[in-house]
Amino acid sequence: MTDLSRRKLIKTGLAAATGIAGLGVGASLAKKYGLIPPDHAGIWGVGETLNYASYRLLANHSMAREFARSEISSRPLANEIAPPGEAFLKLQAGGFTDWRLAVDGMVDRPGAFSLAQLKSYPSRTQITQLSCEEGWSYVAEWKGVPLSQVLEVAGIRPRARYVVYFSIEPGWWDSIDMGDALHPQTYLAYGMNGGDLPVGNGGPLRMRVPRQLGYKSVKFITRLTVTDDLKKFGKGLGSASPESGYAWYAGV
Ligand SMILES: Nc1nc2c(c(=O)[nH]1)N[C@H]1C(S)=C(S)[C@@H](COP(=O)(O)O)O[C@H]1N2
Ligand SMILES: [Mo]
Repeated sequence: MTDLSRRKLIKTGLAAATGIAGLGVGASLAKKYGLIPPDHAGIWGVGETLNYASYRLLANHSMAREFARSEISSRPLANEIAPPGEAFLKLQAGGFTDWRLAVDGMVDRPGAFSLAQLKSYPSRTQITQLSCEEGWSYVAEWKGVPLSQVLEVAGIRPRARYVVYFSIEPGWWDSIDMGDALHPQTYLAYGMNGGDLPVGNGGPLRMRVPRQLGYKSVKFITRLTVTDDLKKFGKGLGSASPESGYAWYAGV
């Protein structure tokens, strides 16, 4: 099934599920269930809101497609990155032993995790596709710790709704809702195709969100914060992406 027909089906499915043809009721359902994306400025009924809400209502527990080992791309594309800054180069020179993932916000036990600590939790692997909004993609085997594991260790508070994550690379930060944060395929990834995660692909640590476009998989993660309110971050749109015209919710 093509992407387009799948999207159509999901939208039709939402309309059918709500028993109406108009978009207005879908939008009010979205409002009722807290499914208005943060980059939507309160205008409901079309576009992003319906897309986000319909995915969340109908596909909340779906899994990103997993591939066979034979389908791993022979040359995983490393998207162009800005030259690493001084802070990164210093950490790299030390073999990333001083790399830390700070975890704070609405958690009972804020703290900072070293890579060794992250690797001490049971690791998982997935062979999934990373799709860039520009049209290219690759399949790789990702290794890491499910984000849910780290959130469990930190103890998320009941009212938490989003996880915001920050790169050491200036300007790169994003967020996901708890549905994606606790999803079994959402990883803090430190390995790729059997080795360490290459710096070009976001090593030593990146977010991996296979159910959304590549830009949600932010590289060089050094901090995550749990929150109930995305308005406090940046321009209040949930991530840096909508500030330059890309949707906060980027389901694939
Ligand atoms: N810190 C940081 N994270 C980033 C980017 C970036 O430039 N810097 N590019 C994003 C985009 S647009 C894509 S498509 C993917 C590319 O991942 P890849 O380099 O493994 O191909 O990383 C995402 N994460
Ligand atoms: Mo991208």
